[in-house]
Amino acid sequence: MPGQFFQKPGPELRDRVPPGQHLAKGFPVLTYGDTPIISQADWRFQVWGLATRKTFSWDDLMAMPQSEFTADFHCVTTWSKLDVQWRGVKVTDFMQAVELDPKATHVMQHCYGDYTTNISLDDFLREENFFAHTLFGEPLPAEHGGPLRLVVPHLYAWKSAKWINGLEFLSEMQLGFWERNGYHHRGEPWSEERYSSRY
Ligand SMILES: Nc1nc2c(c(=O)[nH]1)N[C@H]1C(S)=C(S)[C@@H](COP(=O)(O)O)O[C@H]1N2
Ligand SMILES: [Mo]
Repeated sequence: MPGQFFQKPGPELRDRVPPGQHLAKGFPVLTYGDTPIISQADWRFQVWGLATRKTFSWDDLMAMPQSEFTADFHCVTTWSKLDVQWRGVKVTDFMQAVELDPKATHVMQHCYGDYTTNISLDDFLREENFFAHTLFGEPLPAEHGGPLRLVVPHLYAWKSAKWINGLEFLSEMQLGFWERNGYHHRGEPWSEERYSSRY
């Protein structure tokens, strides 16, 4: 009974909920495959490609500026969750530690568990994007991507990689897992970029 889990947004929320989306009750989990379990001690994060190769530990991440975020979350399967509260590291703060080759224009997100998703460098470097390790005041649960996930609020949530462990900087667009399987290369919810026009 979908009515138990989704509701239509009232008029006051219509400018918050993109076309074709419904409000989720609770915070659904959407994972393709198994949930990797990674301890903070074992956790490593790498950057490579058109950036100086570098590995980060959990302590390196914790030494970066920490911020609070409230963001809406839109899954392409038509549920949205408003005002999700997170804590973590802004992408722009993280990128202070990365030496980027000026030829880089695109980014592939890599994860524990082998999920990938692509994003343009412009979409990636936006001020409102962040790496999250805390959800509603608690350590980010493994099913929601803990120890660390990316959150890109202005795109559908499949662009927000859970268990993210690497960024590969590229000079051209390459497609990630869902994008190779028919999803849109960008995934902007207000223009309903759900599926690739090539399919
Ligand atoms: N590594 C990984 N990241 C992922 C996914 C996944 O299957 N694996 N699913 C994506 C999709 S389709 C959505 S809607 C969100 C769901 O996040 P949630 O499970 O925390 O709600 O994570 C995204 N990030
Ligand atoms: Mo999704």
